[in-house]
Amino acid sequence: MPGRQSQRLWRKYALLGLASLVLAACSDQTLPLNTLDPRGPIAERIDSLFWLVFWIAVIVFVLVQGALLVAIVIFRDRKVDGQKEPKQIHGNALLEVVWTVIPTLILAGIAVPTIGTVFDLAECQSDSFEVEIVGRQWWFEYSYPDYGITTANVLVIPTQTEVCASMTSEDVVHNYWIPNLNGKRYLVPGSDTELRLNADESGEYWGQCAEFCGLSHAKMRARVIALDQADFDLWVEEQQEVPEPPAEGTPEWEGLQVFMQTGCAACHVISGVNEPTRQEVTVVAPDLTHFASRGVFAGATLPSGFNPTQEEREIALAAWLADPPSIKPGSFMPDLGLTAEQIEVLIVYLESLE
Ligand code: HEC
Ligand SMILES: [Cu+2]
Repeated sequence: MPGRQSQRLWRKYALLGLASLVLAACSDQTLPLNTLDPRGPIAERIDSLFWLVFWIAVIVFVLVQGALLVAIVIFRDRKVDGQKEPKQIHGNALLEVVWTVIPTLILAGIAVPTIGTVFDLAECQSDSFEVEIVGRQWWFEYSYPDYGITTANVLVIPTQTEVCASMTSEDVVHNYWIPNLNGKRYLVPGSDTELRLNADESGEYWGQCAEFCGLSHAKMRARVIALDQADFDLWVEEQQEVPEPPAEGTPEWEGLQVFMQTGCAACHVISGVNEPTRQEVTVVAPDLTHFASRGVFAGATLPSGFNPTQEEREIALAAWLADPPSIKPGSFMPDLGLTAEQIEVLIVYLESLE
């Protein structure tokens, strides 16, 4: 039954076509990791190189496939009497030299802009804005050595500024990738790598750890928020503030008591509350001093979805505090057996840390 079979085939193709149409129609927001959407000068250089190579490849493809098709048509067996067999040859020195020299020239030509771009983008410029990124299973820590700020998950940078991220890892190899702003770069334990970031416009740029780094690798994401200079200066001021301790008897204060009594302070720092030394720290965990000022937590995976509401944030936070390893497999934050009341006041306290 060839009819039915070809019908089935057509249905398959129609479905495939529909799927690609849906994919193509996805807005930027539902495809936040898009390499083909450069939003700054560094990403633009990579993008132009990509399209240059792409179009050269398209021309080569069309010429080679065209020549092949022409040969197939002209020399096909016409099934007529007396058709002469085409001349049979073995080897042709001139042709072989030509089809070796032309690709060599094309590759050498492409190598010029490629090597130029790779070397231009490899190292930071001397007058760039400095941040430090440390990769940990499974979140990124950011610090600003010139401002004394340490934060996590969300890297805030000024727009139209060359940012130089000096990166390392404290456990296994990670890879920092913000497709709108630059390519990927490894974070390697015991060594420093540099990554340049530069965003034309204010906005939120999504990223992902791009090297398998253990159980929760897929849940190790990154966000870059670019702010215009004035907003960025405001952000710096806010981050440098040490939060006021909550007044005794308030729910925030009760939350702080739970924080101190249930062992949170052995891993997390809150400025003005506890500053454990390296020896006292059990596990290095995200600095919570301005926890509520970051839109996302737990490796920028929670709350999930776009534009989450405050309610969704609190639901995600409650789930996280109740049992972190059930949300991020292997998480170094253990299930601390908190009661519902403890979680409730902890959320009130943590959400007050603007
Ligand atoms: C043994 C160390 C440890 C203890 C104890 C601990 N945490 Fe954590 N916590 C972590 C680690 C590690 C992470 C990062 C996990 C990840 O994203 O993979 C984390 C993440 C968090 C986050 C998300 C922060 C962010 O910005 O991503 C919050 C909030 C948090 N912990 C609150 C608490 C509270 C409240 C307590 C006490 C009830 C606590 N933690 C106890 C290690 C710890
Ligand atoms: Cu990683």
